[in-house]
Amino acid sequence: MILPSRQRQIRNRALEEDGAGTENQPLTHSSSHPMTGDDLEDESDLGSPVPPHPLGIKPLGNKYFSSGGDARRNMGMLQALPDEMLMQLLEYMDKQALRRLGYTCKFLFACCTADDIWKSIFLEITNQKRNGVSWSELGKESSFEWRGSWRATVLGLSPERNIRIDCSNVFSDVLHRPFVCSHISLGHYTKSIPKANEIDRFDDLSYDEFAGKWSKKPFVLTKCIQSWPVTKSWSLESLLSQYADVVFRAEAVDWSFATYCQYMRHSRDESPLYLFDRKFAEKMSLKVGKVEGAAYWKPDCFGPDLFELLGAERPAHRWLIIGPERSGSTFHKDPNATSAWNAVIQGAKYWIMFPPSAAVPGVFVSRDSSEVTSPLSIAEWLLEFHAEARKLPECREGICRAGEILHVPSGWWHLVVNLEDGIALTQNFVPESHIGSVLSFLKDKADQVSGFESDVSDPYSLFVGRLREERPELLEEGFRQLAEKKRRWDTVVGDEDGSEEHPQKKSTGFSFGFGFGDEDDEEIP
Ligand SMILES: O=C(O)CCC(=O)C(=O)O
Ligand SMILES: [Fe+2]
Repeated sequence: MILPSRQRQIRNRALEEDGAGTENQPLTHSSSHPMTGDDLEDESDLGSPVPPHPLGIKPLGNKYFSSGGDARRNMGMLQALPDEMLMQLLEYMDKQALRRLGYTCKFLFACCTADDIWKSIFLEITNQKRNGVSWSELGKESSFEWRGSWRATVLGLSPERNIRIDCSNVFSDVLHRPFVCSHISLGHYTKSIPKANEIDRFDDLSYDEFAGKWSKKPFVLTKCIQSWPVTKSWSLESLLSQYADVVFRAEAVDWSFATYCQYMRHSRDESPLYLFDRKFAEKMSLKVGKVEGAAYWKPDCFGPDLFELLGAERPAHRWLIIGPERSGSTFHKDPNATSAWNAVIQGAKYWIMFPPSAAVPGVFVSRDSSEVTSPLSIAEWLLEFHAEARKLPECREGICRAGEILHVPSGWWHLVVNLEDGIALTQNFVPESHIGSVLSFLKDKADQVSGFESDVSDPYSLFVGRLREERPELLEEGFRQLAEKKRRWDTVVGDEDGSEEHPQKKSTGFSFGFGFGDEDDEEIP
């Protein structure tokens, strides 16, 4: 964690203090920035040096060692606002106001060019278009030109018009922190995994092995997806040559693959937009499953997928995932108590996982677990909580590389980060051994059920009905598990005073469970 008090003074000698300019006259380019390797911060927690900020912005702590000026003093009455508040205020401004305000002084230039604000403006414009407001500023939403930053893209600036004013007398953690986060060395967190934490790795498993021993534990299979055609034929280049014009969903935007590739290669967002598309098979005309000409199929070892009984009514369950290094998924559990597999086609992913009832450092869950608050970006979580999390006995970590597939058991917490630009395929499923958890989720957490079309009003009854028709013996087993869970719950509540009922109640690594061992802990119904 970087605290201002721990910052080493950046020995910055008078940069162009009077710099001011227009977008046609770049003043200070990063290439001419006078900082040297000696100017780097104390990076003991980061693993490798973070380069100087391209505008020369420094962490707040450096102000107290600086003999030069303090740009904040030239902000007039706005000085009264703390940086956090100032940045919030700027979020209410439109692009013209933001641009003009940025030219009034260096501190405001640094604030008004912060790319996160411009990302919000971009998304707002995109939304207006979606909502039917005529929008001609960026051209066709899906195939505009990415110009290296959100600000340059919104303003349509070519690289030479993308001004850089020297802001070396701007001291602000709020402005500097995102830059640090987008430059942390991932290797520092993902290497040297303690032996006890390592996720198990096998060549392959049979269904009997999976069902008998592994359906509630994470693992990586290294020789399971080699026969998939996509394992050999897909790379970012090959996809770009074949699907450049196909529009994919990346979080809040729908972009052509060509545009997404430009973004992926030329951006340094702290949390890069992640391509996560559930209609990819239709969009790319792929066949999935063991049929002639299929691109890939589900591995045999996971056995029957009970959500297949839902047919056309099953919720979204497979995704193509593409993202640059540093992109990934913050801590979450997969929807509807489903399990998942995640196959890496190109790149490598670092996984850190915890069993269902673990208290994960830095992740806050509401009492009914309907809301997960993990307000931190992946980088911030790594900086602030990784060391603490790694020490917990329930922590599991591993790297899944190209050609490998990882199993995420139902209910397990996971954070995933791409160590390289990459492609993955993922699918959620319901193995027989998790029938009780899934029935319990659909019944007792109906408000948290997701992914079903709106015309499916009662997913629990739908699933029970299909099981009754096709797998009555399994439905009986599911009901038996539900009854058992309720009995254990009643016993525990009877013994407790009510204040200790939440699985996240303690942050010391204690896990609330029913005494059947960590791996079998289930969420409270
Ligand atoms: O590849 C990733 O980022 C992880 C995806 C994931 O967690 C999921 O599909 O549920
Ligand atoms: Fe997930």
